Amino acid sequence: MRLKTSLITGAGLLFMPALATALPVDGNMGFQDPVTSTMEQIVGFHNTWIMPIITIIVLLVMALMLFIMVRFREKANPVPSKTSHNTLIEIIWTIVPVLVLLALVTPSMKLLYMQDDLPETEMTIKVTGDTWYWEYSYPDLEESGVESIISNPLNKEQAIAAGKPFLLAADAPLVVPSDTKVKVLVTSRNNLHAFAVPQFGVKMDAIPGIINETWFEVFEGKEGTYFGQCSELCGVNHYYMPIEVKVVSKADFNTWVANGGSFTQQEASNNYGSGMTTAAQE
Ligand SMILES: [Cu+2]
Repeated sequence: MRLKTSLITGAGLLFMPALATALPVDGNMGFQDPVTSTMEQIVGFHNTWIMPIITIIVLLVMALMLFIMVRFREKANPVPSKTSHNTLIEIIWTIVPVLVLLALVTPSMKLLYMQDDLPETEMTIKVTGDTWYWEYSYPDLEESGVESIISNPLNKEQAIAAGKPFLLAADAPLVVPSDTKVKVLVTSRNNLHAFAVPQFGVKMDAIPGIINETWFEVFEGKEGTYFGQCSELCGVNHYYMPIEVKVVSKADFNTWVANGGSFTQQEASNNYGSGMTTAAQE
């Protein structure tokens, strides 16, 4: 049993991305660096469980096929076998896949329900998809004068000028505190969209007339800027609906709220600068 476990873990390590990066990078293998425990568990499940299992299956099936091609080739079998069935083999090829599926389904369901079962959250944000931009609002903070954020994509020139990635950067990011359980309400004003931030392990459909909910909690010390994209085909500008999330410390978030949803110019550039550095260095 111990040998088996270490074999599986060993095989899993083979598939760990060698270079974890915070910003999406062309040609990157593996997931982006997780910054929530949800995403950490998704990456762990993939790297130490799914990948080793599917690798073993692929190798086993390839070996069996090669064996059959050689062993039962025409030349070696001038008189073909007339075997039509073998009860033992049939029982094995039914039961083994069932066991493999059970081994995959159990942890997978656990993860799904962990994302679905909201813990006691500390604040709420509402994400509304529109054609073709995002609107972020803070139902808890309306009295503090925090207004909805209309988040439009930056065009190529603007993105380059701001040193941000084109098709991921927005003119106004969603601002959230780290170390805080945030409830996310997701809906749409017109057609289907999906709010997705890979490093948070968040992907939720935005459906008109329905409010979906999910949650995330970014680790303390992982303040920075994170990116996502609309992840449900929503029309001609689907490719141009980036999601930019600026995660700040609780103290900075409180300042932001006290300022009615804005950083002073000085703070804004400082925070952004350090955030990008943190993200780029990971
Ligand atoms: Cu879309």
